[in-house]
Amino acid sequence: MVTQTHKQELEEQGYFVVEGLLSPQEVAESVAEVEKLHEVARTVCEADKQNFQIEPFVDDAQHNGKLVLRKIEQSYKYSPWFDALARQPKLVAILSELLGPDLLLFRSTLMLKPAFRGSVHGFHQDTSYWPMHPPHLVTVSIAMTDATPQNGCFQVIPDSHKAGTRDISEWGAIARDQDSKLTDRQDIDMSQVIYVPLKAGSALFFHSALVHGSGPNKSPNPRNTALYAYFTPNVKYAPTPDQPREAIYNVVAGMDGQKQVTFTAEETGV
Ligand SMILES: O=C(O)CCC(=O)C(=O)O
Repeated sequence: MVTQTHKQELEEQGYFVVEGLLSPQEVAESVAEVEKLHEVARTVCEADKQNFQIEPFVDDAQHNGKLVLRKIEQSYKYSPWFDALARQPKLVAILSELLGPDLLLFRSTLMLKPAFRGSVHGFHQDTSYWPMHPPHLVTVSIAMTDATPQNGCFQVIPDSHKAGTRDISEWGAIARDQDSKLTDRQDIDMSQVIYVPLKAGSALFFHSALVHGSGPNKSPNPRNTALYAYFTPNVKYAPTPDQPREAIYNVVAGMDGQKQVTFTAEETGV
């Protein structure tokens, strides 16, 4: 399913789109599961609460009896469906073509942009935030609802993954209110920005150093995606001094059948 063009697009542009990654049935299951997780969010213990984030700029944490969630981190922990979706055969086939047979899961998140209330996600590079070196990971954002410019689809700057990783301090706030710009940086040429609309079931694959973000959702249609980031064992865990010395990552494919791998802090010289 992945073509030479996809590989080339990832290398050259930093992203590509695969249409129809999920079947209509998988889309419907995913949508139903997101609904269930809104109920789970009400009952999680204090330790888990940080994984369920309410939209930060709304007055009402609930609307029409439903929590106004911006995202759910570590979605695999709370949902066998989203745990399994990270290993969906078509997805793994594409990732294996791109990265090779050994695949680890770095991130498993649901990015939710609720109707009328979804906030702006400011421009950034994931590699500025991730303690991984070399900074070559691949993220997939799978649309569970149609994603359009009106409901806050992804916006990317093609080619921007080639210019190196900026320091976190240079990006400013990521979660921004609906009327904020995507960036305060003066050195970003906004005329280069491309919207990436997706039909439900389609997916955007992108390099972890690609500059990306998304606009507000002021529309009546939610924009919900399942987002996963993957890496290969040649990428090392390189935490900053204030981060844990060890990190455990789930295996998605290969790795001699191990289920999880523990990474210990590596001195990378960066
Ligand atoms: O889904 C979005 O709107 C943006 C997600 C994103 O940029 C991220 O999680 O790094």
